[in-house]
Amino acid sequence: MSLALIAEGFCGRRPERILPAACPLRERYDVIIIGGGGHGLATAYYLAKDHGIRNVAVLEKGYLGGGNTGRNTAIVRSNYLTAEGVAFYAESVSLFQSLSNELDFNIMYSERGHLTLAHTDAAIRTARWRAEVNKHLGVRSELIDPPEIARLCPQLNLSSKARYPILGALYHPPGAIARHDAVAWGYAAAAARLGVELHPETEVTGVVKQGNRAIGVETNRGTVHAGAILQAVAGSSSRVAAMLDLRLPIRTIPLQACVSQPLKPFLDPIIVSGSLHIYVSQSTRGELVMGGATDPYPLYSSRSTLEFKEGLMSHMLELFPFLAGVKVMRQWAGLADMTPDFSPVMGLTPVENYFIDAGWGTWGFKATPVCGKRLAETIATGKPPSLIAPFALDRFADFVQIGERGAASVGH
Ligand code: FAD
Ligand code: PYC
Repeated sequence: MSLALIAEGFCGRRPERILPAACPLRERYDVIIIGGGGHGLATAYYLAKDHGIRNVAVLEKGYLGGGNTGRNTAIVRSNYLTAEGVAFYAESVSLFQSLSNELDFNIMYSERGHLTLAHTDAAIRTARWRAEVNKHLGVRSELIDPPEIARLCPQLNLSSKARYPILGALYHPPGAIARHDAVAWGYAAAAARLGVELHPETEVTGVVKQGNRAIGVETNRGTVHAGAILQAVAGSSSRVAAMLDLRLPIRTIPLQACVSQPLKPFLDPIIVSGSLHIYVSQSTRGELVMGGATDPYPLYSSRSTLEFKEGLMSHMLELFPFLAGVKVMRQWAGLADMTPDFSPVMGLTPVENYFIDAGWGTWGFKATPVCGKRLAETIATGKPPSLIAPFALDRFADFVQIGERGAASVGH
C-alpha cells in the first residue's frame, strides 16, 4: 500500500458524491422515465446528450440500479441467432467498448471471449448456424473443436468419459463482462451533469390519461405531468402496463445467480453450457460468477433456493472437477420478464405518448447502451429507428416474432 493511500485514509476527507442530492419533484417534465435501472438511466442520458432534451425525470421506486441491473451476471456479447438480434446487440457491444470514456466513469469492461459449449450434434448445428449468421453481419464468431477449446480454457474437463462430453463450441472473441453497478452509476452521473433529475424512492402508482393519451403519472410523492412517458421497469413490466390496461405477452420468472469465494485468477473466457444449464465467468476480484436456468415457474419473488444452488454446483463440478471444496459466498435472484420469442419489446404502444422498454428476460444487461440510445431517438422523433423497429409490441399480433431462444445462454 502506498504512503499516499495511507495518508488519504487519515485525512478525513469525504469522497465526492457520484450522484446529486435529492430535489423536489416539479409539476411537469418533457419526459418522465419510470424505472431507474440501466435502461431508464441510459435513455435519460442519450435524450439529453443526443437530442438536447434535458427536462427529464427518472422515477425509481427503490434505489438507482437496485433492480435487475444490480443483480445480473454482467455478460456482454452479440453472438445471436437472428439477423435483427445480431445487428442490435452488435451496436451495443460497440457502444460498451467506449463507454468508460464516453461517461468518464470506469465500468471495468473486460473482454474475455465467450465460449458456448456444444455437447450434442444438435448443439453443434446451432453453433454453426450462429457462427455463419454472425460472420455474415461482421460479428466475430466461429465453431471450434476440442483442441482449440483446450488452448483457450485448459482447466475445462474435456474428457470423452464425461457425462456430456464437449464436442465443440461457439467461440465469440468480443464476449465481455463489466461492472454492472458502474454502468448504472456512470449513466446516472453523466445524465445528471446534463440536467436530468434523478428521483429514487419515487414509485409510480398510476398513469394519468386524457382520452388515449398519457399525460402524467401518479406517484407516492404526488402527480407529475409529462410530454412523453417511457416505462423501463424490467421485472415489473406487466404490473406497470396494467395501470393503462395494456396487456403484454410476458411471463415473469425468477432467475438466480451466485458467486464463490475469491480464487486466484484461472478462468479467462466466459463459459456457457446449455446442456448442463450453467454459465460462469471469473470477476476481477477472483470470484466465480455463476448462474443457470430460470426457476421452473412464474413468480414475483426474489428469494434464493437451495435446490438451485445444489443443481448448479453439481453441474459446475462436471466442467471443473478440481473446484470441489470451493465455497459459495452469496446467492440472489432477479425477475426475468420472458417473451414468447426471447426477444425484447421496444418502442410505441397503443397509448399515445407512452413508450415501452420491456421483455428483457435474462438478456437485457448487454443491451443497456443501445437500448438507451435508440429509445431516446424514438422518443425524440416519435418514430422507432430501423434497428429497433422489428422489436415492436405489435409483432405478436402480426406473427413476426424474432426467435432467439437458441441464443439464450440461460436454460429454460
Ligand atoms: P432494472 O435494472 O430492473 O430496472 C427497472 C427499475 O424499475 C428497477 O430499479 C425497479 O425498482 C423500477 N421500478 C419497477 N416498478 C416501478 C414503479 N412502479 N415505479 C418506479 N420504479 C419502478 N442480461 C445480460 O445481458 N447478461 C447477463 O449476464 C445477465 N445476467 C442476468 C442474471 C440474473 C440473475 C438476472 C436476474 C438477470 C440477468 N440479465 C442479464 C438480465 C438483465 O439483468 C436485465 O435484462 C436488465 O438488467 C434489465 O435492465 P433494466 O434497466 O430494464 O431493469
Ligand atoms: O444473455 O448472455 C446472456 C446471459 C448470461 C447469463 C444471463 N444472461
